[in-house]
Amino acid sequence: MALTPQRKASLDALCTQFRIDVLEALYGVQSGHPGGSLSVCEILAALYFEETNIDASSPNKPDRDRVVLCKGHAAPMLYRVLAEKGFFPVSEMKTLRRLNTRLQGHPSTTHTPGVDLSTGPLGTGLSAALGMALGLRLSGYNSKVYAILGDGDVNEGTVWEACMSAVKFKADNLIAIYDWNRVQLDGRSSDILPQGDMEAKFKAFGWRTLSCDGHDLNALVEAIDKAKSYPDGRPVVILADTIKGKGVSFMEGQNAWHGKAVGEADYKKAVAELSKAGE
Ligand SMILES: Cc1ncc(C[n+]2csc(CCOP(=O)(O)OP(=O)(O)O)c2C)c(N)n1
Ligand SMILES: [Mg+2]
Repeated sequence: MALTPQRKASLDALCTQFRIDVLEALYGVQSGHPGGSLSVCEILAALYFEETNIDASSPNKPDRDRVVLCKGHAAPMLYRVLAEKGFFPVSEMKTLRRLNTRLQGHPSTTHTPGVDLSTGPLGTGLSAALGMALGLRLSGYNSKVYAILGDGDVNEGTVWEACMSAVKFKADNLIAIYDWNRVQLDGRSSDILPQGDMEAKFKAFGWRTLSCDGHDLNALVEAIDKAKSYPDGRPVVILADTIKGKGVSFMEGQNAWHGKAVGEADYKKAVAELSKAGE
């Protein structure tokens, strides 16, 4: 269902705050991944605040939905969202990537409350998400499993093996969301491994496809609602059009900001920009 204007405004404001807080944590530790974290912000917000039944007070509820951040390097944004959900205090963000922290550089189920799958090696998340989806169905639950893919992830052959298997096993409780910013670690996807017509490729593998603006919460919610409503035994992928580094002008579309430490001047400039845009 479309968000009310008030709800949309409050989630947009939350996303601006998330971006600022993630940059603060990355600046503090002088490492980590700004570009991909800023890119996935609204996708995570739509899932955790609108579309899933994930609740920090009952994390072990067996029939709850699951979220797999296949592009695990965007962990800082996942952590900030999980903190907002109440899995741990927001103040813990300042321990990001520090020695003995619960907030490791990549998501870890054994370290961090709320993380549904340890990820980092690209190409592994979708297969595991499929296994989770099949297991949940076998247990008789109506839960959905959401897998958030990135360009580098989709480069991996294992993703396409999972795509074929998901169709074979009629995994209509598996919903992939492709954070399609078309930029990877050291360049544009069109230079690294040209992707061609991704929608046609997923379709050819037997998936249903939807497309939306991956920074528009209304568009995301509408697409995810639709993906959930399909009853016909096919997995769904939402091709979410995103911008790597979204929200910070000098980071947008720049692979240089994939994993670069945020210096003081850039940090201040970024926060000023985000604060102004959020006014
Ligand atoms: C198997 C594997 N190869 C290489 C890497 C190193 N690596 C980390 S992130 C990344 C690029 C990711 O690009 P993308 O998936 O497009 O992420 P986003 O643009 O959303 O940040 C690479 C190559 C990795 N984590 N795993
Ligand atoms: Mg990318």
